[in-house]
Amino acid sequence: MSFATPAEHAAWLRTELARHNILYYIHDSPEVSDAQYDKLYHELVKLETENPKFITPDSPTQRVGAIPASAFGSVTHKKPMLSLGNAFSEDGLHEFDTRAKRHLGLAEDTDEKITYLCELKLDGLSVSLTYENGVFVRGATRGDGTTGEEITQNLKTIPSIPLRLVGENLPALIEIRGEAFLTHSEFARINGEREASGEATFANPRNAAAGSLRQLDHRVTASRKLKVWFYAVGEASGWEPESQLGWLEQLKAWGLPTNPERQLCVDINEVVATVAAWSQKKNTLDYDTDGVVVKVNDFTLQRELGQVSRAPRWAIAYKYPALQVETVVEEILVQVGRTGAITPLARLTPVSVAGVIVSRATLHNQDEIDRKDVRVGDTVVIQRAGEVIPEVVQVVTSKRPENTLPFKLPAVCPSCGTPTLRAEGEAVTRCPNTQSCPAQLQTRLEYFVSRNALNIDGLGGERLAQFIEAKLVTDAADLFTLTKEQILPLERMGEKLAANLIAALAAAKNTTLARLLVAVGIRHVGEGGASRLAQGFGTLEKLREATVEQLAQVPDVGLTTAQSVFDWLASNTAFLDKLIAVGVVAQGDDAAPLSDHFVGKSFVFTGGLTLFTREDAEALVKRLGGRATGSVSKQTSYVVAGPGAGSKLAKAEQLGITVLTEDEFAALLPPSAPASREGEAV
Ligand code: 3BA
Repeated sequence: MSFATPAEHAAWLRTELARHNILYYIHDSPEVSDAQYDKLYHELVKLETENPKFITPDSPTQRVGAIPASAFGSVTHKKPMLSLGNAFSEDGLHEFDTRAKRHLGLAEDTDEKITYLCELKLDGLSVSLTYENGVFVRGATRGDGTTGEEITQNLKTIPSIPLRLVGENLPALIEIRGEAFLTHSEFARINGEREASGEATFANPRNAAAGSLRQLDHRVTASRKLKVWFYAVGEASGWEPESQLGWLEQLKAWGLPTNPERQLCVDINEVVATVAAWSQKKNTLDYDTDGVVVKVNDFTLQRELGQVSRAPRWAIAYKYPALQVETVVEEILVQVGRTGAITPLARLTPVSVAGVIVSRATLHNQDEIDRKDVRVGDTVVIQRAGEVIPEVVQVVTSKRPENTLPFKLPAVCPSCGTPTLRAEGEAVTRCPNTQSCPAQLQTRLEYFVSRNALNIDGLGGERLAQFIEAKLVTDAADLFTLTKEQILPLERMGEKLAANLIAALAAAKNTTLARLLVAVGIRHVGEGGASRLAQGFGTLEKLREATVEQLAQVPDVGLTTAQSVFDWLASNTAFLDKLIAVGVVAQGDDAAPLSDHFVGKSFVFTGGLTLFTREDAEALVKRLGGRATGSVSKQTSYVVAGPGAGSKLAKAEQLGITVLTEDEFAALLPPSAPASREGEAV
């Protein structure tokens, strides 16, 4: 493809990218692989960076980054999305039952009972999805219940949301409602990555889910493994289910995921028992719940009950007591992080919050301390939201002892005594002594040896503190020149331990470029970014020679990250040279396995291939857990033979080994595997 002018080139790229987006998200039939899409995208970024006047408001590059809510279109729900009344006790549940009976003209305390369905209440974000003739056409947030934001593209990135419903009874138009949420494990993964790349972490899974759904760059949404479970119907043309339970089963039959935690109860007493039983169970699940939604099961009764203002009379949310308790701030500690960030931490009189003993809570930064006015000696309300570090919600000022003082972060670093700095407009106070602050060195080293970085066995915080204390190390490179003789005199050390440590350090010198890039701790570079950079450049030498523009060419590496990597490499040349001098070797990465699809299978490729290059085909097999070898033996599972295949094909036939054409091989691949020559890295 050649163009008369760069402007024409940019215009062509914009149109192409828009077309591919529509093919991908709307028609679900992409013509190009993600890698090819990214390549086009980065071509456009490059042109626009060189000629900012080429940027048009509708350029796909203008999507990137979090954007204000107003950037989404709004959707008016055909039927309002109601809200739920709350019950906070057993009494509250009985009162709800009594009100419903009265409204239905049933006598209280008679044999007449209402059957309820209990659903464990997910703590996420309500969403609405519209399917026309079975096809997903529109998605929206609940918003204020009347109007929400249009988030169709983002919802389309959630793998468990079917783009087409299957099965019987499908209405021509149906609007379905459910909750989008993140599991604890995925929440931890996202925050881990954000922490590694110096970004602010999400306070709880709910916020993270909301932040992920309201991204204008839906590729970000796609990278967060959101889930949606469905529970309600909005509009459904010409078809009404008979009961809530029947409805949930119908949803499931159409391929829509529902919450498995549900219980049909013959009366309110069974509801009370269910709520009690689930109070234990909910702590064992991998997602946040904040109660139980109790619904009249029969849809005829539901219709009869109707609604008051915005809440149905036929449903109520029972809320478990919040995980908040009071305790006393005994001390405010100050931690110095890897990048010098100074974080205040409250040491608390230990208390049990929902079965977990809590003795520390984060106070975030000076602004947060000022806002809540937390002082040493204060009685505070703390809460554990989800599985995150507990935080101080508020001070119980009525219980404040006399003579307390507002808390101020120290003016000098508690570790090295250097005056601290706070950049204008930033919440974080820092110790600027990146070169020789022992606390920074300690956290940097802990990070350097951690599991996702160099993964050095047997080297924990205490050992590293010993090394620093004994002045054996001044940076991470010094770890590799430690000798047994140097570390033997340290406390709690012995011959065997010392030998093991030195051996582990020696082994860790051979690492991958991606691990090394994680280990050195570059702002904005998490595990994902590190592995993409490693794939893009292959070696540390090439990476060090790259310009910001070249760094930004790597798929999914933005300009901010590129600049940050460039700056880091430029200001750490001595450290990098030292790492190399002590023998650290960062290999270009073999891409990590995609899956175990081909485990136990071995392939031989012979003859001409057209869909793949031989290298790509072999790499793909390996990434899918299989083996690719050069010669045919009894152990070979398949021989893939193209035109011109000779002796290997003959050998295969002789040994009775399955021979495949290239197309047949392609058909064996899992649906998600990149399946063509152009798909760059597999
Ligand atoms: N069921 C939340 N509302 C729910 C349909 C009604 C309802 C919920 C529910 C109103 C959950 C209020 C916002 C809303 C869709 C309105 C659930 C859950 N049922 N299982 C009775 O698990 N969080 N939330 N969402 N319509």
